[in-house]
Amino acid sequence: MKKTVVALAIMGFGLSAAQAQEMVVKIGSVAPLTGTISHLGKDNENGARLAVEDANAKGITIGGKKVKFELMGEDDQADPRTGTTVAQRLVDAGVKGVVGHLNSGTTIPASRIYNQAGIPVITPSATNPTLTNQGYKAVFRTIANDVQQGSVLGKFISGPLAAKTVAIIDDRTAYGQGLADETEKAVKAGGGKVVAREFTTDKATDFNAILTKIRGAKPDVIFFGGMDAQAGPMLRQLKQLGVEAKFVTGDGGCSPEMIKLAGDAIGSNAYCSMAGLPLEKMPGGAEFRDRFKKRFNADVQIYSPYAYDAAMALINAMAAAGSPEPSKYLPSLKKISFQGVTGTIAFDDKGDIKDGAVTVYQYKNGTWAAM
Ligand code: ABU
Repeated sequence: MKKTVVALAIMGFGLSAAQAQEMVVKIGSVAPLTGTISHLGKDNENGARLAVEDANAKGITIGGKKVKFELMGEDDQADPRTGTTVAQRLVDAGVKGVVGHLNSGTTIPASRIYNQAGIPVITPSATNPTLTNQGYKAVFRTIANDVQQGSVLGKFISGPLAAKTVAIIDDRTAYGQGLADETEKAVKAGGGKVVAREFTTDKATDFNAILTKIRGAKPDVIFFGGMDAQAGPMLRQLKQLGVEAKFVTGDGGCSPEMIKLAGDAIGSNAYCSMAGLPLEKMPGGAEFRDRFKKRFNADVQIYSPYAYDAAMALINAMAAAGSPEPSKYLPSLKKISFQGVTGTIAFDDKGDIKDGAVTVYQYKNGTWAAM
């Protein structure tokens, strides 16, 4: 009798019994959505959004209740202080997990806030090793780190590029400086000589002063630790100064946007690395590229496949644990293993992706070609 009354009451409000049982689970996504690398931030957010939409389309149930995942996107402007402000906003809003942030310089300080709140955070793009060296239990990344990336870059510069002399520039961010340091170590270990070490910022657009100094040192290779927004204009200015050294940068410059920004100056002596597999070699890469294009009318920039896998790792762990509560699903997340778009998603004890790959690319025929 009671059951009939409840059912009739639900029908009276136009809801089915299943809908009445629906549970909303908020997942945060943080990246710079304004500023010079907003194209990368939007790419990350869209990767996470596609995962949430796929999970909702599947009709996932957790603990017997149908779940509707909601993505709560925040803009940290690639600024460490804004990063902690929006992290606190997400915690206060009751998100159950976070995909982000994009930059190492924002993810590292924000991770303290998520850690205090016990909320898992998975970055799809921040590669500085400090992030997972802090001893936090709920911090993960779906991409290789800069110890791995710097080692590959240094060996590449001293090996296949056979550089005897190298000039190194960084943007003084946690990422840029950290990767430059790791690359410098590996160059020296390979017998190379660092003939100049200069720095700029992640807001700069004019590099003439440092590039003129570097021209005087006549390096075989110039390595830049920083993002595409600086790397592109830097290549243009190197060309204007008549510098013919090979130009190498890391994952932050390994984007289609970098090619656009560098224009004709990119030539055939530009190289970059990616802290993962080429899109076409990822198990789900081709399908992801096509679906992403169809859904957002945009090409994959760099990290959206890793953001998709990060969101799916959170969702899969909640489903496996039968609960979206962070304390309940964290043990499942720690031991998760599934085939993602980018490869097998499983984390080591520190939260780094297991068996992270690094790929080196050369600019060829209008695109970045894996070597
Ligand atoms: N991994 C390069 C871009 C993001 C970061 O680590 O700052």
